[in-house]
Amino acid sequence: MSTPEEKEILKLNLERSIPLFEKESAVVHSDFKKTLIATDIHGDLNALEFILKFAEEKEVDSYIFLGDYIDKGSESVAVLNTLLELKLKDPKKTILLRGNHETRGLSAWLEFGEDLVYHPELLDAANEFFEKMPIAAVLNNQIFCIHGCIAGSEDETPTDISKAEPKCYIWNDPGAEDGLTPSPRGNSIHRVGPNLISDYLKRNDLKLIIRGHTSHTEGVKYWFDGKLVSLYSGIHLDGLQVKAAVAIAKEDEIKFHYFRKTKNRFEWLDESEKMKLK
Ligand SMILES: [Mn+2]
Repeated sequence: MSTPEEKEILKLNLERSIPLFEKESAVVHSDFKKTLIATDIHGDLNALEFILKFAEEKEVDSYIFLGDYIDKGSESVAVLNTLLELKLKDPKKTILLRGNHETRGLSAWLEFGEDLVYHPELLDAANEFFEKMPIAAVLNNQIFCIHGCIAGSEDETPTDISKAEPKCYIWNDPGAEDGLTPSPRGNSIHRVGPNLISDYLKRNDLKLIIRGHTSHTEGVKYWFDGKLVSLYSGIHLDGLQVKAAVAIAKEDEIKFHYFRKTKNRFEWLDESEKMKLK
């Protein structure tokens, strides 16, 4: 649960940052030299601080977060404050994409909504902010970053994405079968198959899709011969052996770094993996 001070700070941070997000388009195109990519922090301030310290040590010049900042953990307000302050410090260097938890539907009745139950005006300001957030980012003309997945529609391009209708992009998942298959997550949500991912990348001259959204215990899951990566940086699944991961993208290469939490202490694992963009 957040303190009264944290809530007050969130109010000010939202007031200051909403105009910045209003100016950003639904798909942000950026060229960076060394970018940290992380996702699904879900109210875990300690995890976020652990990741940001690592990013600083690695001297990244930019950050892309793939959404789902709130709920599950108890410190959603503090997580939003930390990320908004990072954004306000240098707006061009920090991209905060929208996740499916950053929606009126979910934010009202999970942990974040519960925390703000006696502060409806602050919850409303947060929801106004969520609606201004960008949905996707194209990094160095090669890597397509999104919370859920592409829509999987015919002749789809990144310019089809609008802030007004984000549902499929923040909810979809990849799926093993070609074409679109129904998702247990709900109506008008789909699993997007390998043929659609492959066509989308080719049509739009992109090399990789990196997305979050699906919790799993490996940190990184490779799909479709490395055309799509499902990243998970949340460590709230508990259990000693649960691994989470972040990515550092640098020119034609992405390096995945793994960490875990043991007895409330975070630690980086020795293992890391490099992936060359083809
Ligand atoms: Mn999600």
